[in-house]
Amino acid sequence: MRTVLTLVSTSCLLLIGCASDRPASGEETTDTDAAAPATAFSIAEHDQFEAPWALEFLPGTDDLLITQRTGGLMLRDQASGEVREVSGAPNVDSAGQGGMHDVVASPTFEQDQVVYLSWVSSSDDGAQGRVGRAELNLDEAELGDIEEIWQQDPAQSTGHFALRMLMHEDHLFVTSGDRQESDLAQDLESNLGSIVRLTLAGEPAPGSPFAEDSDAAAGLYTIGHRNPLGIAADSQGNLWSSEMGPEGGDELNLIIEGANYGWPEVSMGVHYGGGEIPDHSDNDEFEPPRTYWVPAISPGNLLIYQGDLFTGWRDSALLGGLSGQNLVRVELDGESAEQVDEWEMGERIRAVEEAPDGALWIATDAGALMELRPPRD
Ligand SMILES: [Ca+2]
Repeated sequence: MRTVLTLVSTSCLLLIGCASDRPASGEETTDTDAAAPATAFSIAEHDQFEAPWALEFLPGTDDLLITQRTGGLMLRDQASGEVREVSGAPNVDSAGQGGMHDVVASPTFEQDQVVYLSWVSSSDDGAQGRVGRAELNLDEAELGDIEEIWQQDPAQSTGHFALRMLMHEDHLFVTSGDRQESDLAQDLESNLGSIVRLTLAGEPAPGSPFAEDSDAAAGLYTIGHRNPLGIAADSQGNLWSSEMGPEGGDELNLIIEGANYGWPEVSMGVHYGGGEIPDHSDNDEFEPPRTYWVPAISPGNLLIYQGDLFTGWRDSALLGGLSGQNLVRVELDGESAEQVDEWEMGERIRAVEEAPDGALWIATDAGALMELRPPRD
């Protein structure tokens, strides 16, 4: 793969092609390979945050919300660049993989300023992922009283929370990791290792496909997930979720109501430290991934692009890799998925979000907030 990375200025503007070696800050390279720029970005680095985890552009405003895993909820005025910390955010336990996780705006945000947050807090029983809703006062950068509406159950140690959220068809979908207790992903009495569907008021949505089992956890929509750190919908209304597999076997799944995605019975990966797992196959009852990654890229987030700024990308899935330190583009065609692009970014990519103007905004584990645009936009 060609290495093309030109640092235009030492302050912030980068051009990245299919880069595999990022020069040290200030180092300039020149490369005239004519093939590379077609897939390049121009990148503006805006601010540094502490352990940024999720990005949400607030509808009808100039504001971007940023969660910090270590606990802060930050509000960035995209017009002025001013960053304020939002007061009233819940206290979190950020041990292990815990902390403040996702934030999404209500579909009625422009009328009621309601946002939904996910976070981790602990008791003597262990750590639990939680979801709550609250009104956000933008003028004061202040959250009103948080109504907690959902919890992972049972409490566990501090890994595999997932806790990504999506507003879709007037419901709130929440991904729930297996909390490193993989057998619970197949246990209907637990909501771990699942995707749940809630009403906007925070009740389990009526009509769970698992409700005929009277012991089933409330709101279950799909089961058999490991650590699903991304969820998004395409323009046809299909739901997709990215999932970190074991060693190898990261998945992009088409989410079908009532389906079982197989963890830990089947996977395209193997257990860390050794131990085979049967592959997904046509001969089992589990829903196979539409595409998967061996070796792993560790997708930390999933965006399905709907803009026009990047021509031809509408309904492409964009996933940021943590261990992969990359950004990949997957074309979705109804019910199939195929990776078509990969850019090495030289950073662990935690969050990928689409701005109202179609630019891509990403946050890295090192704390950078970056804006990606077409190279000559
Ligand atoms: Ca699976």
